[in-house]
Amino acid sequence: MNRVRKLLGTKYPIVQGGMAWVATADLAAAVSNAGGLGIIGAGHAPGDWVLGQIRRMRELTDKPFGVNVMLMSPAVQDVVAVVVAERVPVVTTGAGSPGPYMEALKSGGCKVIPVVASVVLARRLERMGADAIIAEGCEAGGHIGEVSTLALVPQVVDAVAVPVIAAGGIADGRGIAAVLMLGAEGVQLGTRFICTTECEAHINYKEAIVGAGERDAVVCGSSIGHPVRALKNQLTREIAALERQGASDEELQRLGAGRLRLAFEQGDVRNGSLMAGQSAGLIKDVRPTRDLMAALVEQTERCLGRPLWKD
Ligand code: TUI
Repeated sequence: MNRVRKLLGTKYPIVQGGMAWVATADLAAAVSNAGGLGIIGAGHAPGDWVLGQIRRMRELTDKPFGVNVMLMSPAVQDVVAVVVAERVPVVTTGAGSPGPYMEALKSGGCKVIPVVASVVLARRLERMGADAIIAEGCEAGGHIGEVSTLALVPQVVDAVAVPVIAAGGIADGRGIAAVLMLGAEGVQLGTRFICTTECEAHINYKEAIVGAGERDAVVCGSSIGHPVRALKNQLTREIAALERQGASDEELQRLGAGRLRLAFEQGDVRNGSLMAGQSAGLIKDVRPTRDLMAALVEQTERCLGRPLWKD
């Protein structure tokens, strides 16, 4: 049996990215109910917000789900305490190494699946007890590494014995089939799941993704060591100009603060941070999660020439 389906307890080896603000219980429950693994994105939110989302999740689904712990958040310790106390089945992590929290999460019974952008961190986290690894290429949206999915995934597959889930640049069944060929046993999609009816992001954010082409998801913040991919707009132009002038970390962080919320809640597509991956160019519609999952599975199976859930 496919090790990712077995580990997650899902019908399909398809995971929804735990995107800050965007991945609320409503989206995550829709994904879990459609046979994937829905993930609540904790982002910078406090522990009590995450607790509320976990409770809502349990009202909306009896299927397995996860929480993404964003390791740069000031609330990370509280969030870890909440997911352990609530015995959340799966925890993914992002934007750092979950090493310091590994023991607490494992002893709380959580399956821990870190997102990594390098082989070296994948190896280290496997030694620390990671149950699987999400290898995320730099085509992804949000905070990213430097290596592309096509190159990163097989190198991580060769380096670790635990199952690998591929992420970054995948938005349809062709992409899913392709990364399975690279040795991944599961996939994670983020940007594609923003463009669903259940996602609570502002419609302007969703429509900006639908309208985007292949060169519109650009990287800002590399000069301060925090590269973030988002759709090109007034904000990314201002950040790029400041970076060219050699602005300090504080100046750039001040400019970026609160911008994801502005995009998500107000639909401000000029001044908000429209985090999205390069797969935005592949996304042509906003549709119900159930229909999307059915189309993803159908197209993957057509590419593979076999069912995605019978192995
Ligand atoms: O975490 C992400 N994507 C994110 S987090 C995020 S929250 C945010 N909000 C506002 C501004 C900036 C960020 C938005 N998008 N993806 C998973 C991911 N993790 N990609 C790359 C990494 C990563 C990078 C370095 C993981 C580990 C790492 O390790 C460094 C180390 O300590 O070795």
